[in-house]
Amino acid sequence: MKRIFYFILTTLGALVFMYCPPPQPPSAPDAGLYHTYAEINDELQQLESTFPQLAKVVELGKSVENRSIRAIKISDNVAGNENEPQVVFVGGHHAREWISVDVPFLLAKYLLENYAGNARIKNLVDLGEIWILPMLNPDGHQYSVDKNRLWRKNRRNNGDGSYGVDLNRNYSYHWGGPGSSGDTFSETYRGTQAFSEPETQILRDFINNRSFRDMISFHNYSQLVLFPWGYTNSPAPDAALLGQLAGSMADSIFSIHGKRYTAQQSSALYIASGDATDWLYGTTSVPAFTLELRPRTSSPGFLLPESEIQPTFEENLPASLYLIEWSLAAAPVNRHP
Ligand code: 0X9
Ligand code: CA
Ligand code: ZN
Repeated sequence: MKRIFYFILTTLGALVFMYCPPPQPPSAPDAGLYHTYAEINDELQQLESTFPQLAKVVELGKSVENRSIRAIKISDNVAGNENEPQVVFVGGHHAREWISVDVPFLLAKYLLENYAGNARIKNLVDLGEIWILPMLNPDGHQYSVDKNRLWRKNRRNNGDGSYGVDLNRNYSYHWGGPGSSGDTFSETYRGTQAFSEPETQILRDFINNRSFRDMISFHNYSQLVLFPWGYTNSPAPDAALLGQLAGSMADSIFSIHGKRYTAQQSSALYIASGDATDWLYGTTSVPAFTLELRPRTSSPGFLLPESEIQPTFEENLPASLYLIEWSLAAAPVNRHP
């Protein structure tokens, strides 16, 4: 009797010991359900291994602090160059705008996971080449995770005690104009010259080496679909087309969860010079949009709750598909880079 009792006791003890988790080191700061730089890299890699015919991760270059900036190409026969219409979605220009990274990442995942079962997705992946670059500013993003949640710029050491260039003021088209700052400490510091930063050089070279038919550059917040120009209130030569595309995207966003995004010229938000979309449109006439995601107002502002990641993705999915399908049908613009 006694022996059985001891047997039960020691077995129980062993079980309790086995199920006691080993002590964990204090966990590194992370971004909760938002993706960090390391998590985005892992997930892109996983998508490539799960869908080797459809997805290819390409390393485009290194940030100021030597992090890799990567894009994922999504197409049938992804290894080859099929000379199909190309579209690009860019996220993470601004460090604190975490949702601007997760939305294009979730778009990549959705396209790959739904290719086999959804004829509409299969069609646009078959006929086009979709490029997604979810995190252009990995140094800033990591700094926002580790040190200062509201960091905006990259992590350039300006040499005077200040850090960071506003990547969305560093492009060459009307670089240095109104709505950008020459003060190194400013949140909108434009850099020492156009394309002074490796991150903007990487996007420039990536785009100039291909032939994109349109681009969405994701940001937040304000719920806006912005089209060039941003450096002036004058209308762009293609204002009618740009306004129509932006309006259709805003309508399809509204149709999903009833969130109103306003389609307008960028300058109506405020004039700012040297942004990515003015550069692409201004140098090539390729339609380019700044999509300011949720929320609408400064509360919660950049601190969009993680419960809104999925619905923000869901409402931007049809807008993104709409623009991809437009580019498949549209004649390529006569590029003059
Ligand atoms: O200021 C920016 O770069 C963008 N807004 S954000 O709050 N995400 O920083 C807006 C860029 C739109 N372009 C212009 N107004 N020129
Ligand atoms: Ca293809
Ligand atoms: Zn932004």
